[in-house]
Amino acid sequence: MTSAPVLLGDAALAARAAYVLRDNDLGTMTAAAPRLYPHMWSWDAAFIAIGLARVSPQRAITELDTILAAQWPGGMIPHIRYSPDAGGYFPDAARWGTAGVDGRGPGLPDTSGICQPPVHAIAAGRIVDAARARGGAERRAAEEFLDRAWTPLVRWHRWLAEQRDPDATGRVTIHHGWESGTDNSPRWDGPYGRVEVGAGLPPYERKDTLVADPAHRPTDTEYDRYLWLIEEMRRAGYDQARLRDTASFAVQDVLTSAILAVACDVLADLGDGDPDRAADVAELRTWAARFRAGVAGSVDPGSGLARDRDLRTGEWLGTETLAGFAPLLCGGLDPAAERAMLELLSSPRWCGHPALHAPVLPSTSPESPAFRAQQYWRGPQWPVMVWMYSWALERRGHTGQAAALRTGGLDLLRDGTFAEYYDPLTGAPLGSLNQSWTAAAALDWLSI
Ligand code: 2M8
Repeated sequence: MTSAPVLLGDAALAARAAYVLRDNDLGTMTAAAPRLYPHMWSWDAAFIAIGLARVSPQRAITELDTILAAQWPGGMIPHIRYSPDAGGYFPDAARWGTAGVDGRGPGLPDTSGICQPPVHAIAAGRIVDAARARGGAERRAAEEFLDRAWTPLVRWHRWLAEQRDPDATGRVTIHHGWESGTDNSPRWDGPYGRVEVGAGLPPYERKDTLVADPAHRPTDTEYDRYLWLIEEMRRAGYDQARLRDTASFAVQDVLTSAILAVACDVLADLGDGDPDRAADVAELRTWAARFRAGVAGSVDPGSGLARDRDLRTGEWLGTETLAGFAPLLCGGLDPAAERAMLELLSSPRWCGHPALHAPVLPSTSPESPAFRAQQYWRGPQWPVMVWMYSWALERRGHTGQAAALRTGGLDLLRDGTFAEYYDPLTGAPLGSLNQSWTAAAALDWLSI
């Protein structure tokens, strides 16, 4: 018989979260997780910095400096910055073949060739806020950081706006499910189903299934497609214009678009009042408005949820996943529509589902035929995603709903495992334990 876990109170939980981040600290970067993800992931780094800002703004700054230093000359922030000291993850740097592409000269860090959602400016804002509240040397360090991070962050947002939305639709196109961060969410089942693995896919051996339960991870068929998409991009030299025409996977991602909109808002707010930044601020406000409108314009009046769009077929993708609530991150709905979306969020289809262990957003609605309680991005609850929605709701004045997500999210974490994701029906920890961004979410929640 297994005994029930001891549930931690706030102080013990915060202390343990800080230990997790310290244990995963590789010096100037934090491994996303100790075994499964031994390198730096782009949006993980931003969430980790948000947690670190609560214990050490200086260390949080270092985290963002490290990921920004991996920025490509064209402006993209790659989704993985490889640690030279860690192995054990596939695909490794060599598989991407990114040396020399996009004008990357010698001496640059090893990276992947795709991107992830742009949470970085949000992290910069949290660091500056935390450091200003502390004052003194920390405040000065944060202001200096903002000075040096300003242009890289604006260039990153510009790259997304220009390279991934050249027709100004207000929605960012992605060329790999990994770019969404919600890797094998059922959002992508249609587009992935149309990806045909072509000739000459170099052989490979998965490593993720050696350290995580293979039954929960993506299938081999899914992995073949992931690797084929990398191969396509590598053969195209990561030329964005070519990918727009030829990539097998080209989907407008509503969640990434919403994150970009709110990240532009945050960055513009940080730059406001500085005459040297006025032109950038104006551009950021334009992008924020454009992506906000694109996200709001994707809402399906039937389901009440925002949708992705497959550019290869023109089809809207309406699977009920957490991405459907993207307008709550960035705004853009009229007040009645926003109220309706908030009601849907707490309804029995979502957070109010009677079978949920903790009343927080699952990655897929338990009412959806696509729901799988334990499978990667197909049903489990991701505390870091719950954090993102709670942060955005608080920021946008929906304090009651934000507090409910925070309380429910913390309840999920009180077993102290800091799992990557949780079974929404039982609360069982799944995937990697001691996942950095889970610990970071706890630290931020507990520092209120
Ligand atoms: C997961 O993604 C990686 C590929 O990038 C993987 O499955 O190997 C996703 O959850 C992603 O959002 C996350 O950034 C990464 C590291 O935590 O793991």
